[in-house]
Order: sequence, then C-alpha cells, then structure tokens
Amino acid sequence: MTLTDPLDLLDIDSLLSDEERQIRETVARFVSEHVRPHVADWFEAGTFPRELAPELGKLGVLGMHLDGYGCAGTSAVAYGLACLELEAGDSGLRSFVSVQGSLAMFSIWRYGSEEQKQEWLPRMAAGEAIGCFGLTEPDFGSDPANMRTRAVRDGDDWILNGSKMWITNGSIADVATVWARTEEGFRGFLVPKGTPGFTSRTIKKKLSLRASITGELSFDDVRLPDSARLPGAQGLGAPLSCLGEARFGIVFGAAGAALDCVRTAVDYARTRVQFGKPIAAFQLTQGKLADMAVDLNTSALLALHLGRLKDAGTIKPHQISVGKLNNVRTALAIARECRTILGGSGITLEYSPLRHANNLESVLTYEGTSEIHTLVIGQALTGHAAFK
Ligand code: TGC
Ligand code: FAD
Repeated sequence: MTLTDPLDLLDIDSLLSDEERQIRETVARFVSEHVRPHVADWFEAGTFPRELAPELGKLGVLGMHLDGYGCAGTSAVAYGLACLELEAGDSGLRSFVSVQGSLAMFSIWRYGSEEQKQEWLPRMAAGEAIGCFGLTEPDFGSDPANMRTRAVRDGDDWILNGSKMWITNGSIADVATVWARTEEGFRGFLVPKGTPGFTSRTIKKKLSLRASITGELSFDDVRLPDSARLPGAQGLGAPLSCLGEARFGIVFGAAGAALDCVRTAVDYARTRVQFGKPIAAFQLTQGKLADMAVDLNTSALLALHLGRLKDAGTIKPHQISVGKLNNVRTALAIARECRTILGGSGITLEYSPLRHANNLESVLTYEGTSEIHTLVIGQALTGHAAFK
C-alpha cells in the first residue's frame, strides 16, 4: 500500500487504483512539506497550529469522504489512505482531521437539518470553522450511556447543563457537537463558541498527543433554540455511528504511524555502525525489522480489506473493532521496538518512534479502549455482552 519499497513486501500498492494512489501521494507530499519539518517543535510546545486548518481544507481532507457541501466525496479507502499518511506525520494531525471530518462534520452531515448543513459544512470543509465532538464526560468514558449532561425543554428552547472531558479541539472549536440525555432519550446539539454559559479550557501537562489540543467543555444553563438540535439524531446509536467513522480512519492511521517508525528504524540501522558494522547487519536487528515488517504489511492489508467492505456498504461495527484493536496495538508495539533500534538517540524528538509511541497510548484509549473493542469482538463471537 503506501509502503514504498522495500517495506511494501507484499506489493499492496498494486491493489490500489490510480486515483487512490494519487490521493495518497498528494497527502504524503503535504505531510513532508508542511508537517514533518515542524512537528517535533509543535509536540514539544504542546500545540496544534490553527493556521494548518485552512491548509488542510485546501488539501481537501476535511470531510473528504462526505458528499456535497464543499466535501470531495471520495471513497472510504481514499479517506483511509489520507489518514495513513497524516498519521505517519503525527497522530495529532490525523486526530484533527478525524474529529473535524468523521465526528463533527459527519454528525451534522448525517443527522443535521438542511440549515445546519448549509451553515457549517462548507466552512468546516474549508478549515475556516473548527468543530469538536463532546461525548466523553469526567465520570463516563467507556460507558457513555450513563452520561450526566442533560438538556431540558423550556418552551421552544432547551437548557443544557453538564460537562465533557478530553475533547479534541475542544478549546479552539467554533462549534461543538454535544451529546446529552433528554426526556426523549439521547440527543445531539450544536453549540457555537460564545454561547452564554458555554466555556472551555485546554488540558495541559499531557505526555501524549501533544501536537493536538485537548479540552474540557462546561455547560452552565446554556439556552439553545430547538434549531440547535440535530433533528435526525435519536438514541445512543447516533453518536456511536459517528465513532464508527472515526475508528475506521484510525485503522489506517495507526498503520501510518507504524510505517513511519519502521522506515526510521531501517534508515538508522543501515548507517549506525557498532562493532565495526552497521547494526542492520546483526541478526537480532534483522529479526526485529522482519517481524515488524510482517506485522506492518498485515495491518495494511487489514485496513485495505475493511476499506473495501466500507466502500461496498457492508462493514459491521465489530469488524471496525477488529481493525482498531489490531492495528493500534500492533503500531504501539512497533513504535516501541523501533525505539530500541535507535538506542539512546531514540529518546529525543529528533527521531519519530518515541513520539509515535507516546501518541499511540492515546490512540489505544480513545475511540473505544482496547478492552472495549475486545469485548465488542467477544460479543460478536458469543452473543453475550460482557460490558456490564
Ligand atoms: P448498546 O446498547 O450496545 O448500543 C446502544 C445503541 O447504539 C447502537 N450501537 C452502534 N451503532 C453504530 N455503531 C456502533 N459501533 C454501535 N455500537 C452500538 C446499538 O445498536 C444500540 O442501538 P439501539 O437502536 O438498539 O438503541 O450500548 P452500550 O451502552 O451497551 O455500550 C456499548 C459500548 C460499550 C460498545 C459503547 O458504549 C462504546 O463504544 N463505548 C466506548 C465509548 C467511546 O468509544 N468513546 C469515544 C468518544 S469520542 C473519541 O474518543 C474521539 S477521540 C479523537 C480522535 O479520534 O482523534
Ligand atoms: P474509562 O472508561 O474510565 O476506562 C478506564 C479503564 O477501564 C480502561 O482500561 C478501560 O478499558 C477499562 N474499562 C472500562 N470499562 C470496562 C469494561 N466494561 N470491561 C473491561 N475494562 C473496562 N472523547 C470525546 O468524546 N471526544 C473527543 O474528541 C475525545 N478526544 C480524546 C483525546 C485524547 C487525547 C484522549 C486521551 C481521549 C479523548 N476522548 C474523547 C475520550 C476517550 O474517548 C476516552 O478517554 C475513552 O473512551 C476512555 O474513557 P475514560 O478515559 O473515561 O476511561
């Protein structure tokens, strides 16, 4: 797939269409020119440069798999390949694009009114407006069905109270998709920045996903018109369907982070000399590289298979869980192993593997922890839900 020789052991690239290959190459070039030279500094400073948003809009990756409203309407595989190349740069970059396109924009595109779509989607596709998606709360992460955030009708309006935690883009977003319980079941609301009673703060001191903004949202008697409600969203299935979109992107993205690590380790091993020869010439190093290349190619094939199922319209949630569970934990193991090949040099931001490994700790946890995806697969196998 995106594994340029010699890492593409299985010639996965030959399974892609010309258009898919072209989109991948365009995104890869963008990452090389606009991200790779700066990402270590962003990571160290704990920031995501907002000015990148319109650049990502011009690149066409924001909501790229959606139709209309300024979105490109590409295939799921093309979107996945874009995620792969973005996450080869940094998981924070892919997170930005996932949250914007697969969570915030998708929730409006799928469940919003025509007015909501017209108001937000074209600007979000262009990167002029930033969105976030608030499902997780301080006391309810894996178990969103018990959320406390509540919206109550008051005449024609709604009054929203509660808080959301760990929200990517939360404190820089122009609009938040917020999920709340109501007397009629779970509903989604669009809450624009500046709405009285809506505040946010940036979470500091993160050791992971530092080149990404993570925030906490608070809602204190926030009055919203009924036109702020996503009319098509009823029940927990609505936010969980959005998660399916973002989890799909992560299946590809994690393979991208792993690819960048293995590339880095191979390059380093070929030039680093110890005991009079390149460390790449030692059998132990080759054993590590071979195992990682096998796992990387397997992850890429799995991602591509799921992409083809998604494009065929037959993909099921538990199949996405197989991809997310396998590809993220594989990528994390690869990132850590690549760091060992770099020796002491591997502990600084000069090389990417430890940055990727630290990022992948978040990726393992968000969008459903590895334990939750294990249980989703367990439920598909046995028919028993073991969550509660
Ligand atoms: P359960 O009773 O199983 O389901 C409730 C309703 O939802 C439907 N459903 C789904 N629909 C679409 N896609 C899925 N993956 C779905 N999973 C379930 C289900 O059919 C049912 O529909 P209906 O019509 O019968 O009401 O719900 P449960 O409460 O038992 O929970 C199941 C569980 C644990 C799998 C679910 O709660 C879960 O996935 N928990 C993990 C929460 C999570 O992933 N949060 C992520 C927050 S967003 C985020 O992390 C963004 S990270 C930023 C980035 O990507 O960069
Ligand atoms: P908990 O749910 O408290 O889990 C703690 C541990 O218990 C985990 O190991 C978990 O697997 C385990 N556990 C829980 N239940 C079970 C069970 N039934 N069986 C076995 N083990 C179990 N959320 C959003 O809504 N929007 C965002 O944009 C967003 N961005 C994020 C960005 C970052 C950087 C991070 C770290 C998180 C983000 N999240 C976001 C939140 C993320 O989705 C949650 O952290 C995740 O769902 C886990 O919830 P929790 O942290 O509350 O952990």
